[in-house]
Amino acid sequence: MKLLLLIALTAASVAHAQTRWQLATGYRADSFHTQNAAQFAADVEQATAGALRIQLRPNNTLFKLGEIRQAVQEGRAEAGETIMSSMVGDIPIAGVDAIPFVVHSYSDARRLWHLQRPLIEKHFAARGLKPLYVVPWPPQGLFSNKPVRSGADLKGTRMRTYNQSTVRIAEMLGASPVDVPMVDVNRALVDGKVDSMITSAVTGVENRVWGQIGYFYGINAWFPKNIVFVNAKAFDALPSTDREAVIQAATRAEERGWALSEAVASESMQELQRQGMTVGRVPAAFESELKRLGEKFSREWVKSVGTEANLIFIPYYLHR
Ligand code: PCA
Repeated sequence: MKLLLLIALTAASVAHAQTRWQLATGYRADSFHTQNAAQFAADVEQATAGALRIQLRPNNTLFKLGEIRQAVQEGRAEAGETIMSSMVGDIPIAGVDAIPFVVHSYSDARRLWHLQRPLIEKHFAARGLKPLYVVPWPPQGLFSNKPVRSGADLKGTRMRTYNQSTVRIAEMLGASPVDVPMVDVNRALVDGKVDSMITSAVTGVENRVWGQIGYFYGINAWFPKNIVFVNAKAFDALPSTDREAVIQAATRAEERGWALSEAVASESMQELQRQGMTVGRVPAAFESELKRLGEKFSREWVKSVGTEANLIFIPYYLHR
């Protein structure tokens, strides 16, 4: 009798076996990427009837943004989110979405992602990682605490950077790069450590930059993407129905995230304006200057990446 009871109890606990994943991100809980990830987690929990719970750890609380990929690779967190171009040092092709003036719209960004995706999957698989979904930031614009008429106006300014690409661009402009994590931008401005930066309007809104920064130029320089991924062993350990549920929720998260990004792009430009900032375009001569800088950046990038760059650029430009 006792034995039967024991068997029954064991069976019940197996039926309710629950897997928990932690998903680390360096962005705030209320940022649109994290809200999208929260919806992804809720969808997974629902589709697996609670068998897989994904707990979000936003705001660099579990690991700092720059450490997340390594931590997930080593199984110290099951899942994570990072900005793809931050991985260029290890996976050069990951930086293709941070080359200035290659992508001009969300539909270009989509096309670029379809070409980049198989390569990212291959490089992730080689590291024991599985990409789940990718969502772009709104286009990158130029913020400055004084009007900018030409590159000369940025010379000598302290320019906030968030990855190797932005550091190189600051150097090309003759500005001094200052590395500031996204969640610390407001503090850096208030402390007077930064004069200019290239990032999205929504990042400006989240950091309430209008106290210190008066100008935003919509130069649409590039559309960087965040990638959400999981440790492949953790993923493979799931029953196949749960794996399928994760993939389906990820597909929905990618679609929802792209739409959200596009909506947030225009809302945040309006918000910058409502807060009294001057929002506009740069003069045509400066635009040409920036384009040349973009071309130089592309050449350097192609040289550093080698043949893999062709797998993206040739079809990208051929089917324009
Ligand atoms: N915001 C992030 C990355 C790109 C963006 O638009 C940041 O500024 O760090």
